[in-house]
Formats: sequence, C-alpha cells, structure tokens
Amino acid sequence: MFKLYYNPGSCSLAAHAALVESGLAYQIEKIDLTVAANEDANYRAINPWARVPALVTSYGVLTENIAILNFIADLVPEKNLLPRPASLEHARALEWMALLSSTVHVAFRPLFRPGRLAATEAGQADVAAVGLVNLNHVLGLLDERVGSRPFVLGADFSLVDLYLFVFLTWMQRPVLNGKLIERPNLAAARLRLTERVSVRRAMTEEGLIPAE
Ligand SMILES: N[C@@H](CCC(=O)N[C@@H](CS)C(=O)NCC(=O)O)C(=O)O
Repeated sequence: MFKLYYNPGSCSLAAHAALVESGLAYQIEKIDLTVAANEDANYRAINPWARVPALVTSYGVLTENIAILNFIADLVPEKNLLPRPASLEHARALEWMALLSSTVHVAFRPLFRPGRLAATEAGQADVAAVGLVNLNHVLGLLDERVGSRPFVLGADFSLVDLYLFVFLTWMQRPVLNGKLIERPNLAAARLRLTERVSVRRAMTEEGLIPAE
C-alpha cells in the first residue's frame, strides 16, 4: 500500500492521478500548504525539503514528480503509462517531464510566491510583473509544442498528460485572472483531460470537484 502526501491542486495531483491510473492500492494524506503544514517537523521527517508530493513505498520515500511518475509506470508495465524504457519515445517522455518540472513549474513561482523572491512590496510587484512576461512566453512555447495532438506524446495517453494537466489548472487560478494570453491548444488539452476518469477521481479525492 502506497501513501501519497499531497496538497489539493498542487503538483502532487499528477502523482495522485497516476496512482489512480495504475490501479495500485494507495492512501492519501493532505499536507495543507495554506497553513504551512509542510514545515512541520513530522512532515520534514518524511521529506526534509518540505515539498509535496512525497510517496511512501515499501522501499522508502520517493519525492519529485519525475521520479514518482516513472516509478509508478515501471510497476505496471502492462498499463503502458509511459513508453517502453530504452526507446526514443521514453527519452521524449523524460524530456517533456524535465521541461514541465524545470521550466514550466518554476515559471509560475514569481506569480504565486513573489515573497520568496523579494522582501519589499515594491520588489514583489516587480518580480510578479517580470514573472508574468516570462510565464506568458513559456506558455506560448508550451501551447505550440502541445499542438492539437490528442495527447502530449501523440496518439496515446501517458503520465506526461497528467503532469501537464497540473499546470493547465494553475492557469485558471484567480491570481492569474485576465493576465494570461489565450492559449487554444492548452485550453483544449485541459478540457480533454478534465474528462479523464483518473483526473476526476483524484480531483474528487482532493476536494477540488464534488463527488459524482
Ligand atoms: N520538483 C518538485 C517540486 C515540488 C514542489 O515545489 N511542490 C510544491 C507544491 S506544487 C510545494 O510543496 N511547495 C511548498 C513550498 O514551497 O513551501 C516536484 O515536481 O515534485
């Protein structure tokens, strides 16, 4: 039985929906970032970096979405959640995940957490303004790259789609209301993925949408 530490709607949603896709048995425990529960000593004992997701497995604790998504996919190869290892397609999936983790995720930070990047109100406003220009640029590149394919990797669903979905939902957050340039491919991908059973179940379990 796996245990996933998550915060509702955070990047841990990708790992959560991946667990649903896998059919593996899991429990979830909320780490409420709005009250800094991630800073508690109890949680730091699980993940000293004080971040979600963290997945407790019988082998130990695993953090970082890229590692968790690959681990889950490897446990259920028959489900084809990621392309077969040692193929160009698998490398392409890793390329996507690295891009999402190291470029797309961090592009939201100046807007969501300007206080981490500047101490004064004026400084934070500046960080948010510059961050918004960069975020719009990054989302433009992402929109082009996602294109109109049914799924990120082409014809077939993969866990990369779940990871992408997180950032598509972040684009809807009130703090970004009216600030983002329209991105039709990303909007279409969000609508498609919102209908996926694993996504709906994970979102329901996190209290983001009502139970059906
Ligand atoms: N690269 C990490 C990022 C983890 C991360 O930054 N998680 C955020 C939520 S999306 C978090 O726990 N933030 C708490 C904090 O920064 O204090 C991953 O993809 O797992």
